[in-house]
Amino acid sequence: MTTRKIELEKIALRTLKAERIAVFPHTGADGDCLGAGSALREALTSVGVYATVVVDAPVVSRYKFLPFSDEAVVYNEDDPQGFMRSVVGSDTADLAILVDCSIPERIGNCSVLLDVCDERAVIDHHFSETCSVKFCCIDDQASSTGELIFDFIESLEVLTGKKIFSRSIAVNILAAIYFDTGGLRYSNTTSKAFDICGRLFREFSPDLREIVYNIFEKTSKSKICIQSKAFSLIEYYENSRIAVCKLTGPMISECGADDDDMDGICTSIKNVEGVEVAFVLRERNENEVRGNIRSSELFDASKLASSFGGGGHRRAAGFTVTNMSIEEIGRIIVTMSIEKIRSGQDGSK
Ligand SMILES: [Mn+2]
Repeated sequence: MTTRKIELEKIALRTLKAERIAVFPHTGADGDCLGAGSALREALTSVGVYATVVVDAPVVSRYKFLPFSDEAVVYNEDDPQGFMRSVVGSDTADLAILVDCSIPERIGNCSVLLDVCDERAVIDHHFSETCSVKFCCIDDQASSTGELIFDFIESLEVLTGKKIFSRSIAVNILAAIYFDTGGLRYSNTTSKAFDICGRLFREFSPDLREIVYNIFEKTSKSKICIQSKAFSLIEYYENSRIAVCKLTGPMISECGADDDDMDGICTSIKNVEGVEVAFVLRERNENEVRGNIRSSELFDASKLASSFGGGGHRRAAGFTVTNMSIEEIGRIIVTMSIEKIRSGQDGSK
């Protein structure tokens, strides 16, 4: 058995001993963590373990088509025990499972709820040096957390001798894998991801059009508005190998754009021929700027993001900076990127 299988089986055994489980997707919940979290919750429920998905903000409309995503509960109060009582029927949960993230900071306001969970587990595919949690499956070779949840459910089926996979679990896992691999197109796509999608597709014939439309194609006036502003404002440097786009608070509010509307802008800019690294900076409020980075093999996006206290994957990463103007951050990233290109140290080493 691979380490991944062993870790997942340990977590599966632990969940079978639990009565109440809280599942935590990361803040700014996306298609992978919501699909994975909802599939996990359904699987646990079907073997008689009470589980609930807890998020720090309402699920955005794009993901409402995911089965049971409407049952995710939002934690937005100051009473962890009272909240637990209302969602799991007890002041504490036996187990907290973090999905698609591994550290408390990534679950936003919900991190205070970890204090009212007896134990913690992690199922994630973001690289991490260490994992101090007892039940931990971090596999950065996995395409998505959805892929890991598929293996987890397989373990659960073996351990319980029950058939657990269902059409709704299939939709959630397919959506999770599709989201993180861009529909089995990105370089993080694994043969395992193809296998899983093939198997789920064969067994449950989920509506692929619905998944693709909701995740990739559906757009809105606010999205088109902010995209057109973004594309008209791209600044190019170093023979157009670097591209930067700065979206100020007034531009964003003029379009009425939310985070989801701005998703994908950075990828589109990175796709401009010749661009090796793309940055989208956007003002969140008076003193907070969010940065997205997409890069070619030449740049290590996660390394660039970490110099601003952020992180992510090699070719896609992000960061949040406070108390610095968007202009200032823009100047710093451009200087850093130019230096890396000119010194030949492209950030990949
Ligand atoms: Mn993911």
